[in-house]
Amino acid sequence: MSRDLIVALSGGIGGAKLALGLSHVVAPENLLIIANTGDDFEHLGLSISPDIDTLAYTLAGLDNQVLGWGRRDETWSFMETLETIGGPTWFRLGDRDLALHVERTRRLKAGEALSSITADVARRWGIGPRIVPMSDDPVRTKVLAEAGWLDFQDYFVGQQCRPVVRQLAFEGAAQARAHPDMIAALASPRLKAVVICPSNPFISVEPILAVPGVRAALAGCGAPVIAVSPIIGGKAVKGPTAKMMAELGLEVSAAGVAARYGALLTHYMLDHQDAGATIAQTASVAQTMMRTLDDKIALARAVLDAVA
Ligand code: FO1
Repeated sequence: MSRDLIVALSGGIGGAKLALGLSHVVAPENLLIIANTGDDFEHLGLSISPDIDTLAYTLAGLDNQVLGWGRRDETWSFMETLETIGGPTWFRLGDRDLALHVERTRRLKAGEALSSITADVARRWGIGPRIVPMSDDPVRTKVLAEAGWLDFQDYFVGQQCRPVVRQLAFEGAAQARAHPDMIAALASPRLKAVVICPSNPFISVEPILAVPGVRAALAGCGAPVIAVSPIIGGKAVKGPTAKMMAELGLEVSAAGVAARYGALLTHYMLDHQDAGATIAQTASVAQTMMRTLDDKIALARAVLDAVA
């Protein structure tokens, strides 16, 4: 049996960029993308799954490249109208994006699993690779700040990541069942490599790792496990990764992320800027900044070459 299956663990923006690159170099049936659902929450009565949606919009070519989240060609009539009647506007739902949340909520309430809804939407949008939530059970990331525990989106969007993070927790993770397709893929003799996308380790990847059985499945998968550094030259490409690392008392560097993942990884991909970093895993170097589609494809190729 040939080893041709790639499993990618991903959060939102940075992860989706590499997932898009991988989708250009790996056949659709050989790429399984596992999405973080720790950012999911209920808002205005709707079930929102930001990382699944960022992945789906990106792979369907529908992503909003200006905002980095939400849909391309978005309009905001719903939010504008909501504001006139005093509704909450801190978390912005565009008109087109809204359709996805309304329909997902309807189907979840009717008893359908998140993974089934995600697979159906992806198929309708012509997305080749499979996007699978880490679990169909709810997991909610919580942030411990000075003022106490915050819901993730309150911290991230509501307070723009300003509070100092002391600790993170993944509510529901201990009871959540890892999606069986993820566990089956990690145990498959077809598994060629696991790619941890350049997502925030604390809020995008560790929620996936917190689901029982995932760490053990990775440790026992028998294939290379490579992470791409989300830190370049001591700075996060986007988002609060560097700020969080400093607040959690970790070294803010590509090497600091590699140390955080530790023995979970066999390989690590650094940017050219960090080529001299000392890390425990087998290191490779590439351009990890992904501005264009060509950058994303080139990084995907470099990652696969590194573990070949
Ligand atoms: N991020 C923001 O910074 N502001 C928003 O108003 C916002 C709305 C939003 C709506 C739907 C969605 O799927 C994502 C949205 N995001 C927004 C992004 C998202 O909350 C975060 O980027 C992720 O959770 C972090 O990965």
